[in-house]
Amino acid sequence: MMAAGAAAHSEHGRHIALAMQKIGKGLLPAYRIRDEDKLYRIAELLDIDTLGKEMLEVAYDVATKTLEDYQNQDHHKGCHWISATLPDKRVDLLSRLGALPHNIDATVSQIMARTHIGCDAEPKNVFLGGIRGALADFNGMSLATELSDVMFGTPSPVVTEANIGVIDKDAVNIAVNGHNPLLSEIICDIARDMNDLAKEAGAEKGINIVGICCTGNEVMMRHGVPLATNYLSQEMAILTGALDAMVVDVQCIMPSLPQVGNCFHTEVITTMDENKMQGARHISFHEQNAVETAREVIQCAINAFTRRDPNKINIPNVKQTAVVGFSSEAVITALSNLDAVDPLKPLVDNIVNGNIQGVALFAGCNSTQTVQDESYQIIAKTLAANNVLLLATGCGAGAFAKHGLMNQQATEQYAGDSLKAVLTQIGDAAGLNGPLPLVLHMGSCVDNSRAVTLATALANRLGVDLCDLPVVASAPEAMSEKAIAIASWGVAIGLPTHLGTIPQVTGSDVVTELMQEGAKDLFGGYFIVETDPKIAGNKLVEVIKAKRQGLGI
Ligand code: CUV
Repeated sequence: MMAAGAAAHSEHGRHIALAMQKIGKGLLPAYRIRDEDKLYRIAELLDIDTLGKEMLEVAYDVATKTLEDYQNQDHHKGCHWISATLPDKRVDLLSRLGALPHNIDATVSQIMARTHIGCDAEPKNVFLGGIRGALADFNGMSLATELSDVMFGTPSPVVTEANIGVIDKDAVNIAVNGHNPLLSEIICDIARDMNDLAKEAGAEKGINIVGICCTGNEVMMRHGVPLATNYLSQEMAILTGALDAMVVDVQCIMPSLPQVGNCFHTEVITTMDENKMQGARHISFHEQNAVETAREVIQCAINAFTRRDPNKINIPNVKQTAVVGFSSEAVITALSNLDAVDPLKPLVDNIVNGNIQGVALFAGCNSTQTVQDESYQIIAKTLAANNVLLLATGCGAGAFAKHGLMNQQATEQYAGDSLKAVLTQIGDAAGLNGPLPLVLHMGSCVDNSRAVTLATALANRLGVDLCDLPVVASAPEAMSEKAIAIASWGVAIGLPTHLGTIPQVTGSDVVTELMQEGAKDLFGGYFIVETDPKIAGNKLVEVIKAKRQGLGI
């Protein structure tokens, strides 16, 4: 599962890096470099000489050096991105344990080779091999996140809405579902141009793009596109009878969608040649024909709109305001309103003085083993009441957005007094006329790396390693291989990591022990498996208290 997760995130990353390489060569007119400053920051981070180079040349070099992480054959050289983004102490530890991947593709393939029948059968060795894969996953998602920011813009706070009620009966509704922003970004651009066509077809309000899962998170935080739903209820968007097309790319897409679409007028459109579904319409997407593909998809949706059956329309009127788009840069910008010279200082001071007890990152999926979104809310409310700062990504972020925990009212209602005071101070200084939202939306699954960027900055600032910080992670509804990979690198970088679903390892006492106590000895991080969200919330509060004690704060 760790290898599959790493492969999924890293294929996504490779796709983005290859596209950026082509942009650098001027071969993709539909795309451009939207965050030049970030491009240069990354070039510096990766030790790329930019002197006297054109911006596009720098983009090419950044993409090319990034792609070395898929090609390097020297086992003694760790992947560039991991070395550039984790604290030195952590990189050294991982290197000593032999857990540092040197090449994403090789690491995935080696796991597949060593788990073949009759190979690696020593539990700790298999576990460490898996951890290497999980760290390759981290490497793949870091590069995907950072290069996406360069190409599509670094997110900053934007106000939008979430939940099924964002589907609008008076518009041509197009849901973008999956993970990779390469096509959905262009669909957002082209939809503006084609708005009048939708109106001519009878849709009073033109085109309404809505998001699902992580493609939804990507366009939500960069364009304010409302989020219809997260993983487990993706079919429900079609059941409104008012969704005209669902366009999907990769990962976490239910193969039942075309069948559900057939009960209505909804076009289910696959776009990636390696991810097709029986019964779906396939429109093959390649970056060179991005604009044509986007036009074709939107035209399909407009045509479908004219076939709607008004008797089947039933859109539940549920939606919540969500303030989203807290990239690590956006967090630093917000903090710099309090201290322009040393933006991290207000955060560090408030953690040290206990106004903020710690930080929790919610990541991961929805699972059929749980009541959708419920555990997220219960754990978050427990932590918030105990003055823990909350971050979220992926379908976890979707859960909070849909249920109204990503807005200012939620802070007023659920944050402990000292947390509320800090969030209000930062929010007011940032011109939000009130607090920051209770849960900060950091983006899609690949954007978990943003939380690590922030944690690394904190660790470096305090001169400690990540495992010393009062920082925890929680995946209350972990389901996918990617979630397993994320949780595993969470442990490997030193985070106590909660799983609310039982991983398929409990048949072995040795492995179960290894994931909890064994991992703690190796990495400082470990798995906390707890299916009861109330107990889980309290356990995480206790862990944070213990970490604070360890730091003497
Ligand atoms: Ni992007 S991996 S269900 S949260 S999208 Fe959500 Fe992930 Fe899939 Fe899991």
